[in-house]
Amino acid sequence: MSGCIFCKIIAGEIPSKIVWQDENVVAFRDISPLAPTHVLIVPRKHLVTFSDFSAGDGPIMTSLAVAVREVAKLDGVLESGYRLIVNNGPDGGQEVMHVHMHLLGGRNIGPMIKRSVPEG
Ligand code: DGP
Repeated sequence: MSGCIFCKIIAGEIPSKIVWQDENVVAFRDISPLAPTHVLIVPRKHLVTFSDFSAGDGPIMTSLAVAVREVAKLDGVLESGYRLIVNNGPDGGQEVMHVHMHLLGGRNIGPMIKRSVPEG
């Protein structure tokens, strides 16, 4: 989609450090990493949030799962562990409106969310 920064990265119009790719998914290093391993796993198809996946997107979901394992293996965090994060919409803190998964590892990533967030 024109104007989408991740579509431009996928098309090679903006440089990035690609770590893994297949016909459905591209994985590249986050521009401002929050951990020694911080890789974004992004479907080539322009979808905005996780809710936009549909039944026909099974092959993309499979590629996302394979990408997670392969990126974790390449960065040596398969055994030590890692966290996957998908931010969706305003309350989810999504900044780039092309669905993507953050893979974070290489150190203890800490608590899942801050306790200061009001519950309920
Ligand atoms: P999110 O908040 O989930 O939408 O995170 C978007 C991430 O995208 C954020 O961690 C920074 C990263 N990012 C934004 N622009 C670029 C870029 O041009 N190149 C790369 N490699 N990462 C980017």
